This record gives sequence, C-alpha cells and structure tokens, in this order.
Amino acid sequence: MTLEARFREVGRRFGIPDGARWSVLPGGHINATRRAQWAGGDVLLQRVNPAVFPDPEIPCRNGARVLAHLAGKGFPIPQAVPAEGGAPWLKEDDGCWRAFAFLGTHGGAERTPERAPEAGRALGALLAALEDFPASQLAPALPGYHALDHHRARFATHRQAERALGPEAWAQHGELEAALGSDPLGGPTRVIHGDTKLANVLLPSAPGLEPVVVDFDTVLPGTLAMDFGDFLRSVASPREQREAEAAGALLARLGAAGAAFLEPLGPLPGEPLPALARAPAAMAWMLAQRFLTDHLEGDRYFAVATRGDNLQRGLATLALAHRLLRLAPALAQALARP
Ligand code: GN1
Ligand code: MG
Repeated sequence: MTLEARFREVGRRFGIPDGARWSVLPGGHINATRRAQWAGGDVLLQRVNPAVFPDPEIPCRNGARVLAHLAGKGFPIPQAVPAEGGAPWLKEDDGCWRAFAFLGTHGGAERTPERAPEAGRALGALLAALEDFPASQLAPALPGYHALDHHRARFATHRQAERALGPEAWAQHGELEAALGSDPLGGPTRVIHGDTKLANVLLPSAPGLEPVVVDFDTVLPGTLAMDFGDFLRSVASPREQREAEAAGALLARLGAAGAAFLEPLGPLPGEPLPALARAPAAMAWMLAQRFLTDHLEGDRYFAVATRGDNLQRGLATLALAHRLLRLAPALAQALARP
C-alpha cells in the first residue's frame, strides 16, 4: 500500500472522512505529514518515522506529557485530535500516528524571519514553563540526539569524509573542531524542546493571538545552550541554505532574536553570555556533521529528494557554523546590551 493510501486509511480512524482534500505539508526531514480538509474539519495527520525513532511511541508519549503540563499552565499548545475510542495516538507497524487541529490562523516563523524575536520570546517562555516539568517523565526518544561527542565520533569514523567535503569545507571543519573545545553546549541541565528551528514556532497572522510552539518529539533533559543555539542557527539560515547577508545585518538579527529568547528566562546564573554566543556555531556544526554522516552512510536518516541533498545541506550548514563562530564575540556583546 502506498503512503498516501495509508494516510487515508489511518485518517478514517481519526475521523477524517473519505471525501477530504489531502495535501502534503513539506519542511520536516523525518516524519511524514499531511493536511486533510473537509467541510467540517481541518486536521494535520502525522506518521512518526520508525526508521529514525527506535520506538516511535516514545516521542508521542513524551510530547503528550509535556503538552498536558503546558496546557495546565494556560500555555497555548497545538490541539491534539484523538483517534477512535479516544486513543491519543495509534501505534502501528509502520510508525506512530497522531493528529492535531490544523492552525489556519498561524504560519511557520521561517516564512517571516523578520519576526524571529516573536518566535524567540515564545521559545524562551516555553523553556521557563518547562522548569518545573519532571524530567523523570521523559524517556529518551533518540539515543545520542544532541550529544555533540556522539555525532563527532560517528562522523570521524568516515575516512572518505575529507575527499567528500573538499579542501575548503574540510578546513572549516578543522577550525570549528579546534575552536569549540570539548563541551561547547554545556551548562545546567534543564528540560528543553530539542528542535527549536523557526519552522517549529507558529506565529499568528492576525492580531490578538499568541504564538504556538509545535513538534515536541525531541523534548529531553539538555541545556539552554542547545535550544538557544539551535534557534539562532535557524534564524541565521531559515531554509538551511547559504544565504548571502552582510555580517552587520546578520548580527543585528541574531542579537534581537537571541535577546528576545533569553528575556522570559530572567537572570541566568551559570550561563555566561560568551558561552551562549558560541552555541549557534556549535549546534550548526553538530547538525552539519549529522547531515554529512547521513550522506556518507547512504541517506538513512534525513529524507532526500535526490542523492547529494544531505551533502549540500551539510556543506551549507558547515559554512554557516564557521560564520557563526566568527560572529560569536560580537554576538555576546549584542546580547549583553540592554
Ligand atoms: C530534523 O524533521 P525535522 O525537520 O523536524 C531533526 C533536527 C534538525 C532538523 C534540521 C529528530 O527535524 O534535529 O535540527 O531536522 N530532527 C531529528 O532541519 O533528528
Ligand atoms: Mg522536529
């Protein structure tokens, strides 16, 4: 059975009628997502990929627990649509299926990068709201996820990497390795979102509505540097491509978005700004190695349309990491300004 036929079959069990109009929601590299619209409804149905998540029910369960915690605090959250019998998700042989009401009043923040401070503030407020969430309720969804040493070691096993990257990128990789030191994503442990790219913050397209953060598959005990760094690497390159932009303009965007992220968190003892300012480079460097490793291992993790996509993503993200490293001292100063 094709994936589209599976969406229709599973969709019925979430109350989606046969006559619904289906469309693909692109953007994610891992899970398959479709939108179903009909006269009485508008639903996003998603299959959590079992080839990536060893137990795809874990991200469904972790996410539901965090959403319940946030709902209890009145935090705006995506509204889950239950399956038959009120089940919160369906565990099937081909993955874990779950549905949410489609938010037609909002749009992904990657479409409006100039509104990145709004997205940053929503993410900072989210992390503040997760401060009292018991981390013991979370099971690890992906072993080694956000563990820089894990991804470094795996990338380093690939002897053909130097030739695949070419001299310029290989030199950038070496510089990042030397400059970032042993633990550039350290800091006090806290519950984090784990995928704070712009596309995971839905911004309202009409006044009077709040932003909504989505994609809680990767909530985990981690550090502020991870979510903060991943957010700013996404602000720097919302579409993961090399984007020509003057250093001054990029720095101004990162400073404004980063300050907005930190603001709801209040004073942060144990989180020195010079270290936080290097986190975007460290997160970009880790993601670059993940893309490149996947290219060298045959594209088993990040979906590709064409062979070579993960190499291109990896090279663009490596160049971005290199650029973010050079901007880090100035970013620390921009974040320190009142
Ligand atoms: C993956 O599938 P998506 O786009 O939500 C990845 C993130 C990366 C992101 C880069 C579970 O997220 O870590 O930052 O791609 N998620 C997982 O676009 O590996
Ligand atoms: Mg994600």
